[in-house]
Amino acid sequence: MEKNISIIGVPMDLGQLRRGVDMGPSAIRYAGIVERLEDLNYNIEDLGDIVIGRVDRKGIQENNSLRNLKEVALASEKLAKEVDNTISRKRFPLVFGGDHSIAIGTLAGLSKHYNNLGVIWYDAHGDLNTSETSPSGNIHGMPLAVSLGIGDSRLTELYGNNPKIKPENIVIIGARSLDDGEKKLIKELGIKVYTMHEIDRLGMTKVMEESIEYLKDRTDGVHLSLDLDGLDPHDAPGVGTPVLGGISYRESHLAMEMLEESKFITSAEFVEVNPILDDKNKTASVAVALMGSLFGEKLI
Ligand code: B3U
Ligand code: MN
Ligand code: MN
Repeated sequence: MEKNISIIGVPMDLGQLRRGVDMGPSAIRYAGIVERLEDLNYNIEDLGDIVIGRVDRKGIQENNSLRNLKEVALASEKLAKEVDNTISRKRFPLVFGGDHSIAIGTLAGLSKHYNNLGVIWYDAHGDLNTSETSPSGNIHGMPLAVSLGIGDSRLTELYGNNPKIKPENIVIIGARSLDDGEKKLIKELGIKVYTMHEIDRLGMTKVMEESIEYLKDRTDGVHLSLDLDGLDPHDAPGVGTPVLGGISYRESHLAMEMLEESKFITSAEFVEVNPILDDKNKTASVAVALMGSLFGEKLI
């Protein structure tokens, strides 16, 4: 793993309706991420937070098929630039959300540097909706589709290259809440998905072995996009759309440890931490603990 890490905070809450997820980056810092990574001998640079536009309450509540599109697109451009610069400076971008719409910007920035970027999408959801298939109009349910070039052109064409990633370079892990349009897209594009069924059936060891084997030779970098709602709500209660029956804290540590051993992760983001919905910053602490494993912390 690259020894120089740049932290980028994205206090974005406009990709969905629950307020409070904009405080995610603060909560993760408060839970001690910088000290944790410095103890592992990383050089940490905290670039602070991207400035997110504000919309008035009426704007947020408005029933819209692409809620807060303008502000989300603007923030995505800013984040893309920051991620792009970070890689150009040979540093590992570690992005803290914010809701998952921020992945649009992260992947846009990364796409300038990789021809075959692998993506591990650790999530209860597919985030493969478009304004036509979305049941909510929330852009945090759309970033994977947008990055594949599917959706509104104001999002798909942002920051150059369209598409940013290829369907065969994606692995979704932890899915258990997929909308009809998302299921259709998964089948059409042949996206590799490990739902909770496969995780239960095969065990996390096999799921990660297969995922790593699958991505290893076809990619020139691998991004981990970890939505805390991929975990079970008992372990990560501070998320906007919890779904029962998720990945355990222990399985998640194992997954992070196996990714660390694979040595192929080149960027990461941890999203959807909402301290207002949380139990004494538990979810941010879980995120920090998982980053510990991802970056090489050992028990002995
Ligand atoms: N698939 C639903 C729900 C959802 C997606 N992502 C989250 N929730 N976190 C939607 O609104 O697109
Ligand atoms: Mn998500
Ligand atoms: Mn999710």
